[in-house]
Amino acid sequence: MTLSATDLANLTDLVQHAADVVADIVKLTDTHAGLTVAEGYEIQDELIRRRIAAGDRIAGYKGGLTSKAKMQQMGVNVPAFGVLMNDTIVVDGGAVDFASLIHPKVEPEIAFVTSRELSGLDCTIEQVLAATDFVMPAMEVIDSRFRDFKFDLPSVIADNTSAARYVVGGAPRKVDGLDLRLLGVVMERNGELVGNASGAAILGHPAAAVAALVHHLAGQGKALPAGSLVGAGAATEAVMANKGDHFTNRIQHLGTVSLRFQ
Ligand code: OOG
Ligand code: MG
Repeated sequence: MTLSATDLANLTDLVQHAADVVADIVKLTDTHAGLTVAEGYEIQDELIRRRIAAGDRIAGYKGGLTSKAKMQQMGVNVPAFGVLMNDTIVVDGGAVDFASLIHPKVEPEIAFVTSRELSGLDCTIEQVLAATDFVMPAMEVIDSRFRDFKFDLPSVIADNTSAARYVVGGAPRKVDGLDLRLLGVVMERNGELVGNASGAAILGHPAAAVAALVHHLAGQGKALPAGSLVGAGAATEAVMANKGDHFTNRIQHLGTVSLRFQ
C-alpha cells in the first residue's frame, strides 16, 4: 500500500495507544492489507521519534526472530529489528510490573556492547567480534500489542518487534578465547528449566545477529554507533510469564541474569 502521512500517524497512534492502555489490538494488516515491511519500519521510526520527543532515549538495538525456534513459534521466516528504549531497561534481579503489560513472554538472549562503529551491507561476524567490547547474558520481555501474539512481519516491525523490557547481567566478558556458538544457554522459570540452547541457535552465531542488524541499518543509510547495546535475539522460544514468576538466564562463561514479575 502507499502509506499516507495520515495513515502513518493513525497506525502509530494505534500501536502506541495499545501499549499505553495495556489492551491488545488486531494486527495492522487486518485493516491495512497491503502494508509492507518498509512501511512497518516507517511506523516503528515514527513510534521511536515520538518517544524521544516525550523525553525517552535510545538505550540500544535488538534483533528479533533470529533463531529457528522463534521463527517457528511466530510463523515468520526472517529476522526483524527494533530499538531498546531507556525506560524499558530493568536492573538485574529487578521487578517488572505485570499489570503494565498485556501478555508478557520472556526470552533468553545474549547482549553485545560495541566499542567501534559498525557499518555496511557486507559487515561480517569477524568485524562484529573485533568491534565487540563485551558480551553479557540478557533477557527480553516481549509483549506484542497484537491479540494472542498473532502478527505478520510488517505488523510486528511496526510494533517495534514487541519490545517491552530488557535486562542484562552477569559480568561483562571479552569475547577473546570464547566461541559464542558453543555457549550453553539455560533459562529457568521459578527454578524449573523452560528453555535451553547453545549460542549457535542464533543465526548460527550470535554475532551474525549483530551483523544482520548492521546490514539492516546500512539499508537505511545508517551505521551502528560505537558503544551500542545490541540484543541478539532469543535463543529459544519465548516463555509465557505470570504474576509472581521469577526468570533466570544462565549462559556458560557469562554468568546469570534474572528478573521477576510482581
Ligand atoms: C517478536 C520479537 C521477537 C526475539 O528475540 O526473537 C524477539 C515476537 O516474537 O513477538 O524479540
Ligand atoms: Mg527478543
